[in-house]
Amino acid sequence: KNFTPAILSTPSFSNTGGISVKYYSTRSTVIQLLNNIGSKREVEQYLKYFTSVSQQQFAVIKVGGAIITQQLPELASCLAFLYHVGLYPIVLHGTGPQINEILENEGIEPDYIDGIRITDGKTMSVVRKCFLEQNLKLVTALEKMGVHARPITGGVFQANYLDKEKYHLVGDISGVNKAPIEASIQAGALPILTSLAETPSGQILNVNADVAAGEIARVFEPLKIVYLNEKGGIINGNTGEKVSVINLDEEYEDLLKESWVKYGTKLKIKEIRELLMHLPRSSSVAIIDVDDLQKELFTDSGAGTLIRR
Ligand code: X2W
Repeated sequence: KNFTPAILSTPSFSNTGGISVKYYSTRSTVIQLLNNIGSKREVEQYLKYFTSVSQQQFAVIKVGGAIITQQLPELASCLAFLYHVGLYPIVLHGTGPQINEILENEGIEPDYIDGIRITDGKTMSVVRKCFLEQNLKLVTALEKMGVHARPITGGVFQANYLDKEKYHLVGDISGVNKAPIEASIQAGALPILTSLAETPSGQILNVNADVAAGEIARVFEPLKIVYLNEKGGIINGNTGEKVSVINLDEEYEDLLKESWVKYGTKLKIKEIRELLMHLPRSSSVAIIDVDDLQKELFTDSGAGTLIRR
């Protein structure tokens, strides 16, 4: 499939009169992008680079559940921009905060071991409901911006029980079925994934969304791997400051000894390390805020936390 990014074929961004809402939103996001991050030439260079590979290899974007609640319009407009210029990221989202809110309203204390939710039968029904609801919310917001988005809420991750005694209905991913994702991109639709998995006998299991996004990145080997979180990176819990770079080869062992590296943060760093060990040395993972997504993708200057080997 040949892609002609709209930005390359659009001679002028100033005349927005008389064009459809879809194109208006494209043009306005292009203008916004150029205002935000600099020169058209820089953006064009990155667009050429991103369109030089098959679109399933452009990017994997993990969206933390909190972003769907707090920054849905910003997220949808960033993804709409990518779509309208002909780029098809694979999007995988979580739903951690929404699950916790429902559990807490029902008087159930959310329970984790090392950042992984202990998921009994009752919790699992909340997990499934939240994943479906948040997936629909994201897909609907995208459709409103003229984006063809495809909900993929199952059929991708095969898993076995991680540790049935300890975590109950939690999966350890054993395989990734690329077909639904490839078919979506082939059909010109952004694939929007949850991290729900299935055992060979059909039991649905809960999987941490950071972990599942890592598995997607491992099998697709994209040019860009981006984790969006509401904190805009990894925060050093002792100083309250954002960590700008983690060089795993030098820092990993010491980092794990830090008292603030625990729970979900520890799991995230471990998982990203595991992923980068399996990818070419030049690969890296950026953990950023939604507002920095375009800057991260289209300029040399990074934002948030960069993790590399
Ligand atoms: C996660 C899945 C959702 C998730 C959970 O139940 O919270 C496990 O921990 P965020 O918003 O990306 O944190 N599953 C097994 O990871 O969502």
